[in-house]
Amino acid sequence: MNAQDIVTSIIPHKIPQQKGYGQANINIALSKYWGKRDIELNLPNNSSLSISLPSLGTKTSIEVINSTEDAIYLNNTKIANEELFAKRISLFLNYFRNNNYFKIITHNSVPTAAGLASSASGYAALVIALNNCFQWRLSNNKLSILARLGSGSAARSIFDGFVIWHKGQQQDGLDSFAEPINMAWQELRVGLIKIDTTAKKISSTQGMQNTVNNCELYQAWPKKAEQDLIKIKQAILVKDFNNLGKTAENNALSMHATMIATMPPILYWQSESVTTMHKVWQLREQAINVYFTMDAGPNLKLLFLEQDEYIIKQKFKNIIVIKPF
Ligand code: 2P0
Repeated sequence: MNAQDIVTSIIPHKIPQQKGYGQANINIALSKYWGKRDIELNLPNNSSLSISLPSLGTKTSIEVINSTEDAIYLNNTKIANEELFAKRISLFLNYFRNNNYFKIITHNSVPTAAGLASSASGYAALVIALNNCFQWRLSNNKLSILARLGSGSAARSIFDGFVIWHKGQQQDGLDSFAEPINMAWQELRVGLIKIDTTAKKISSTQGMQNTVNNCELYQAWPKKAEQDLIKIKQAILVKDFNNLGKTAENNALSMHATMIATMPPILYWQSESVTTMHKVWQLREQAINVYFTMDAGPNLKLLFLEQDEYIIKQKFKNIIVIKPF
């Protein structure tokens, strides 16, 4: 089955109402997704576990227009249809249209200063807006599958809080969707540390493909990621912060190790990324419980508890602190 067949099997019809609206938050993986078993369907080689960050995300409205092409606006600016951003959205919308075109107005509340990409919240918000526009009334699991077809990590952004995206076994990917873990952790904090926000040279999509194809260490990754996910889920359920932090940090570094061991190498870090890692480790030596995670870029995301928020803000002046619950 290709992506169009999957979509056709999920959605009840292609008759849109006039308008729809959706919003979704970004998420940070504590146990990461890296590598696909199916590129078109964004089916992962391993399950992943994330935390969604409230108030940071995407709001999207969609409207059916009488035109021969889509009109896509990002943060009040019309994006040329030749640009990759617009092309990718229009290709995704092709799954859902019936000779109609759409006006998409999307706002990202992720501050540029946070150094975070937003394809996860972007495609999740778009799918929620489509569900609203077409009045499909799909379950969140089905929305998660549709969002995954836009961007893998978007499967997780359908939900708030802690979320597991099951890798699934089926070729059609209908068992590869995200689900929330019913657990709130009021004391948990996520700190965003910007190192560099310029666009990366190698996209996540390309980077993970290169790693899968050209890294001998990669074969160890899916098993390690599954084991880390179980440890992190357990740490969440018993609120064992140190086990959560150390497993998440090691998981991120292991993912980056596979990138670095790819030929040619993929190194998303900058020298300031490494300096900041050392700073985190030094703080741990001083009994401050702080850990980091990193995605396909140079920026760090710190994990710590409310009790250390004051000292962390003192040590990292430009940090943006998020309270996930
Ligand atoms: C994650 N990342 O689990 C991992 C960790 C980046 C590093 O998911 O090709 O934008 O659209 O499925 O989801 C970023 O990759 O890639 C990502 P596609 P995506 O958060």
